[in-house]
Amino acid sequence: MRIFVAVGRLRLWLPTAALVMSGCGGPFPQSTLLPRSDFARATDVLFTDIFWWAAGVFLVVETLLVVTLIRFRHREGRAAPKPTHGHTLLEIAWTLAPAAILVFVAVPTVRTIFATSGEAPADALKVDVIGHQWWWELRYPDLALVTANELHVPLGRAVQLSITSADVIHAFWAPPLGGKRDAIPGHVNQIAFRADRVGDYGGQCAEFCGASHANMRLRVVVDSDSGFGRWATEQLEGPAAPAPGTIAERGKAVYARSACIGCHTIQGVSPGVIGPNLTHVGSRTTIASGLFPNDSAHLASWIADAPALKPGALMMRMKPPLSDADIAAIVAYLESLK
Ligand code: HEC
Ligand SMILES: [Cu+2]
Repeated sequence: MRIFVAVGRLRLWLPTAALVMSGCGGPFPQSTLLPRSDFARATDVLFTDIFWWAAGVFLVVETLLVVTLIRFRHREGRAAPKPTHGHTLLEIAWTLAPAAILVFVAVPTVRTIFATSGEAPADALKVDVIGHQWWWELRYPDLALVTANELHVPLGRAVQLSITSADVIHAFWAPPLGGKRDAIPGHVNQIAFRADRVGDYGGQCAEFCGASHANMRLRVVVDSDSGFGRWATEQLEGPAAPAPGTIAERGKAVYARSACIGCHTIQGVSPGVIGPNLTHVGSRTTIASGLFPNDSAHLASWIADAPALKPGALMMRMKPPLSDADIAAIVAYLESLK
């Protein structure tokens, strides 16, 4: 009878276990366990350290528990075991041992807190990160460069992020590069890190901020030193002027007479500051804070009806709606803005 119950339970547990384990398959675009900067490595080392202390404590406690359960279990006709009271040596030992373990946990923890407090050397690359519902404005004050949603940083150089918000509280979190920091209106929090591997990393707003909080992603691109220089130089150039007679040129004209100009900056074309700077939007790989690939199809549906793609998006549907031909022209124009 028992064996049937056991088999019945297994039938339930096996698929559950399989489902849970499928989470271990990767890839892990936002894992804190794949550190790619000094900051992330420091917290990873601390985590591993504390994990092994905890594992040791677990092993000792569980072993004692299981041994006790077996040795002193009730048996017919056997007297109850004799309890121990006032064993000075035992009591000193089980007070000192945990205290010592806590010291071994506390000292590296405090050291890591200070090491990751956000202080960067004076020559660090400074970036102001400003959270908006539901996208990230990125300003490089020393380069006079403004972009959005895709943070480019050079490999191996100290980077100082100064994080704040234009509306509600958000939190900047790019797990492979370092810890979370709240983005609070009227207050600046800092993160400093030095990326140690070229790559393209995911991030996410980590503080509930409204309808599209879950869609408020970001990307961090760690470039080689020369790659970063090239990127910055291109970003600092004025927007590409579409060739006469092209559809992109018509798109520029449609853009310039649409509501877009009230919300978006394109250097020399429009001064809006509600939405992301579009001067080099064509050079980004994603749109809408890392949510969609930056391709013609997504750009077109975004311009036609942004809130349909991203609930609550503060870029409302255009009224009156733009014709398909006008949208296609704007898309061609935006794509030319490399
Ligand atoms: C009311 C202000 C407003 C108007 C008008 C507006 N936008 Fe936007 N736009 C935004 C906001 C806000 C975002 C960011 C939305 C988000 O990601 O949550 C945005 C995002 C975008 C993006 C994605 C940029 C990126 O880097 O992710 C593009 C492209 C864009 N708008 C193009 C346009 C075009 C073209 C028009 C005119 C047809 C237009 N917008 C009109 C506010 C506006
Ligand atoms: Cu959020």
